Amino acid sequence: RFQASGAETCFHGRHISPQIYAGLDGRNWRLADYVARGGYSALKKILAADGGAGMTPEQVIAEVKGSALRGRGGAGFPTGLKWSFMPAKAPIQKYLVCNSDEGEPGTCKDRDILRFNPHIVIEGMAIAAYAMGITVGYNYIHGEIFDVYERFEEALEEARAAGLLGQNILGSSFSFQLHGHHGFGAYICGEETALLESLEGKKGQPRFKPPFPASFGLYGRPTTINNTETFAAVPWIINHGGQAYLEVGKPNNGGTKIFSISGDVERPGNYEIPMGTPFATLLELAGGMRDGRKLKAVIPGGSSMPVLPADIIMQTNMDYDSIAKAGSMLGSGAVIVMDETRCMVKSLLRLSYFYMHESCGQCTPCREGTGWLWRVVDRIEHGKGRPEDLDLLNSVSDNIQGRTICALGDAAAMPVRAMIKHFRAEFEHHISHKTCMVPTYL
Ligand code: L3W
Ligand code: SF4
Repeated sequence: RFQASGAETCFHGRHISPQIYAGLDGRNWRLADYVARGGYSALKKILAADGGAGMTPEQVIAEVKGSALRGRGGAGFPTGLKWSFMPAKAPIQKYLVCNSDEGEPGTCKDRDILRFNPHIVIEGMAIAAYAMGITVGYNYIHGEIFDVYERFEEALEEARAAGLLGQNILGSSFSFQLHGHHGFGAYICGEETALLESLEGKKGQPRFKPPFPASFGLYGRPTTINNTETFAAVPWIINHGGQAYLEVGKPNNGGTKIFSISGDVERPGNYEIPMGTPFATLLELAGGMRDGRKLKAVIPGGSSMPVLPADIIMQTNMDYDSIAKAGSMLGSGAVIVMDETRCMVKSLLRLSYFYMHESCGQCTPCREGTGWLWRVVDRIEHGKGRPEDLDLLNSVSDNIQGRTICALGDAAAMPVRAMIKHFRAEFEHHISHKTCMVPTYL
C-alpha cells in the first residue's frame, strides 16, 4: 500500500518467500539486508560457490521453463522459451536488458521492486546472464523515477565491491558487467525496440519486428529483454525449483504476480498474489470498494487493455489465460477499479489523450488515428457528439489496430472498442442528451 506520508512500505498479499518481496520497508534494501534474507544464494548455487555441484546454463533454463514463468511486462511471453532463443554457446557479443521503463498508466510495481529490493533484480539478471552466456547487461529505468535509478546505482556498487558482479564472479569463470541507465520518461521507450534505440543514444522509436531482439537487438547483437518483475522471480525459482514455482500458481501461469490496484478501492497499492486468485479476493485484499460504492468496471491489465464490466470481472481469476478468456489481457497487472460514479466517456477521453500524446509519430494510422480518437471522444464528452460518432470511433480503431509498427496503436484502439461495446448506452446518452447519465455525487 502506498502511504500518503511517502513512507516506503511492503507488498501486501501472499509472499512466496521472505527472500522476494515480504518484510521490506524501504530501509532494508542494502546488500547486507538482502543477504540476511537469503539473497544471492541462488547465484551461489548455480556457480557452486555454496560448496554444491553448481548448475549448467542448460539446467538453469530448464528450471525457468518448468516454472511456467511468463513475462511480467505485458505480453506474458514464456521466459524460459525466450532465454532458449539465445545462441548460448556462440562466442559473440550478446546483451541482457532489463526493462524498468515502467510507464503504463496504472502500473507501479517495478519501481517498488527496485526501490525496496534492487539486489533481487541484480541477482536475477546475473543468473539470466549465466544461463545465456551473456557478459554485459543494462537496466533501463524510467526517467521520472530518478530516485530509483540512483538507488539502483548504489546497489550495483555494493554488488561489484562484493564480487557479485564484474570479472570472475564469486571466484568462478563467469563474468558479467551490469550498468544502470535512465530514460527521460517517454512511454514509448518501454516498447522493447524503442528502448534499444534509446539505449544506443538514438530517438526512442520502435523498430519493425521481426527481426526480434533475440537475433537483432542492442547494437544489432542478440539481446534478451525481460521486465524487472520477471528477473525478480528468478532467484526463488533457482532456490526452490521450477516445479515449486509452477505449483504456487496454475498450469501455464506459474508463480505469483504483483498487481498494482488503483482507483476506487479503500487500500490502493501493490499486492503480490498467486496466479489464478479470484479477482474478488484481490478486491477484498485492497479493502473492497471505497465508501461501499458499487463496482462498475475494471481495466485488468493496464490502460492498454480492454475494460471489463463488473459482472464479468467478478467471475474471473487473475491469470493470463482466465483474463484472456474474459475478453481482456492481464498485461502488466495494473488493475484500475471504477465505481458507479465513473463516467466512461470521460475515462476514455483521458486514455485517448494519453495515447495521442505518447505516439512516436512514425506510422500514419497511429500518429493521425490517435488524434482522431481523442477529438471525437472530446466532442462527445463536451456535448457536441454526433449520432454517427460511435461508428466513426470503431472505424478509426479498425484502421489503427494491426496496421502499425508497434503495439501502441493497438493499445490506443482496443480500449475504445471495449468501452463502446460494454457501455454503449452511456455514449449514446452523452450524444443525445449532451450530458452525462452517471450520478457523480452518490
Ligand atoms: C523471438 C519470436 N522473440 C515474441 C518476444 C518479443 C518480446 C516478447 C513479447 O508488447 C505488451 C503490449 C502492451 N522470436 C518472438 C519473440 N518474442 N515472438 O516475446 O512479444 P510481443 O510482441 O508479444 O509483445 P511486446 O511488443 O513486448 C508488450 C502491453 O505489453 N503492455 C505494456 C505495458 C507497458 C509497460 C511499461 O509500463 N513499461 O509494461 C501493457 O500491458 O500493450 O501488448 O520480448 O521480442 N518469434
Ligand atoms: Fe510509433 Fe505509434 Fe507507430 Fe508505435 S504504432 S511506432 S508509437 S507511431
